Amino acid sequence: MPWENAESGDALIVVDVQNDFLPGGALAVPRGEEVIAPLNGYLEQFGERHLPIFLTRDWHPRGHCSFREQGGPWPPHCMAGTRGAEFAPALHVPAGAQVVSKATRPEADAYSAFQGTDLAAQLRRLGVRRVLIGGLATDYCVRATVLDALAAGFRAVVLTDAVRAVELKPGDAEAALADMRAHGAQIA
Ligand code: VGL
Ligand code: ZN
Repeated sequence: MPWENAESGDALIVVDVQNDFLPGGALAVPRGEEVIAPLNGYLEQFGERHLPIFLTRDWHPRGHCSFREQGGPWPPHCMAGTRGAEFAPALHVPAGAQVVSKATRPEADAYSAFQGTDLAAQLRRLGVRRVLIGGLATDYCVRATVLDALAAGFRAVVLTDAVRAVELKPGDAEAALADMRAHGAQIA
């Protein structure tokens, strides 16, 4: 694990590790399953140290604007309450982890876990100053969540062993990491 020194003031944010983003899912991220083992390591570490853990989930209504039928870019995915929207069964979700649902309204998409949620307020209430972020996908929801964390005044660390990218265009993953670094994120 490249990051073993989580401390007071840190929180872990696990982004969208849901069946639909894994092999066999409606919007499978290439090699997305590879994030699960490293994330389980971080989940255990944060759990042992009683540090806050947040799991985000893409949680769309039927007919969401991001779906192709509605003119959006994606196949239907992560519809609230479906198996595809459930967290990967192999992910060890500790008791006490907070779940943040995003993009829940039909007319708006939200790649960032801060958009339209109370995540920033929850983090501040807990005294969090730095967030460590892994999950899916590097070039969409991870990127947007990291940039919004920085904009909200948190420091942000990208757990590179625990992220994978969609890469609609080759190079999207590298560009996303460069963008996050340029905005002040630490690429661990
Ligand atoms: C995501 C595409 C559509 C993500 C969510 O979690 O990165 N990507 N919806
Ligand atoms: Zn989505």
